[in-house]
Amino acid sequence: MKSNKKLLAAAVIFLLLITPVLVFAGGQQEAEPEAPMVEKEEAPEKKAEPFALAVVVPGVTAGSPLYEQLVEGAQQAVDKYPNASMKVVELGFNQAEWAEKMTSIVATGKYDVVISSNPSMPFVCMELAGQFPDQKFIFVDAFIEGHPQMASFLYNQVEQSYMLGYLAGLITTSDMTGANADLKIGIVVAQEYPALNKMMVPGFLQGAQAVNADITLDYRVVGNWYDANKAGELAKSMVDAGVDVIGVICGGAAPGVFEVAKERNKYVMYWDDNSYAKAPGVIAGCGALHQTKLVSEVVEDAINGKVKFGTGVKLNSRDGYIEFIGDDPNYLDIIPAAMQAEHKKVVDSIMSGSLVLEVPEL
Ligand code: RBF
Repeated sequence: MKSNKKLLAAAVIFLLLITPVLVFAGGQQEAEPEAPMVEKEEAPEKKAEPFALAVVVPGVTAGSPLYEQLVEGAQQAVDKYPNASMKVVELGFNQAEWAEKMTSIVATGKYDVVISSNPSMPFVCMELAGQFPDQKFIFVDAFIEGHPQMASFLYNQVEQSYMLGYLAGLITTSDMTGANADLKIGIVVAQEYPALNKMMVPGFLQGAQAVNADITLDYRVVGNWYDANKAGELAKSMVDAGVDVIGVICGGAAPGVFEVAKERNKYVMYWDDNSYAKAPGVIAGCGALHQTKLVSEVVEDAINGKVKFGTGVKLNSRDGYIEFIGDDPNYLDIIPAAMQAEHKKVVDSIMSGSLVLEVPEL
């Protein structure tokens, strides 16, 4: 009997010890069939509230890389969400009408978020934001901080411009076809604004002067973002004055500069995207801002209610939104290999953060 009792006690202890193991193992086995439950829990996301986005292009989309990317990036995000929709509105080239046109878009009350791109847009929208306190705005290629209805993202344009300026400096001091003995580079801009005057023009010149401190910059203003004839006239007079490399920040007016550079065997530096194919043999350097990626990410965040309004974010090349396009066949064709290597060293030093180029106060 005694030994039977002992046996029973041992069996009970054994069972007590093993029970949690069995329960745990059983629980694990049951985990699989539970999986569909998890999917059901996620279902409300599919029945989410409708989200309407206004994509406002301050100008005309075609011919302006950052505007093309704005529309493309927004479309990419909206396509992922059945509850999201977007409408693209172009404000045209008459800037005096922008605030009024923007007001009529917002006044419809149809849009959860308005997204737009260029450094002037937060200020164009400032007054109407006060009139429509529920309207949210996202601005890319712009900076505003501390406004509860606005979120913004600014690129470090000093970096992009320095990379292009350094290449312009290498070309103007070289014996490449069309490069002369004058230490003169040029830039054709559409209009003046703080981001241009404080980041792009100084960054371009600083990059060139890192090659040779005696390089000077011939600076010309078209007066609008579309007049290719005027841009061409300016380019001619620059070439006559000894300029052999011309930077272009003039949107739809840039082809006027391409024409002249082609006729006169000169070179063009291009901001914002890979545009070598727009003038092969003439566009010798392209910077790129990855605005499609930025817009697609931030619109997705907006759809999911994750945008932090009130913030202004500064993006640099380490964040993955700015680069120099050094692997395009057109670039590899025009620029001699030794020059490519020299340029790459500087680009790499910016990309790695060993050469720090700060964004100034705008
Ligand atoms: N860039 C363009 O490519 N096309 C434009 O029509 C255009 N319009 C602009 C209007 C204003 C008022 C400002 C401040 C900038 C504009 N930009 C335009 C320039 C753009 O924001 C950016 O600075 C340059 O493309 C260089 O990255």
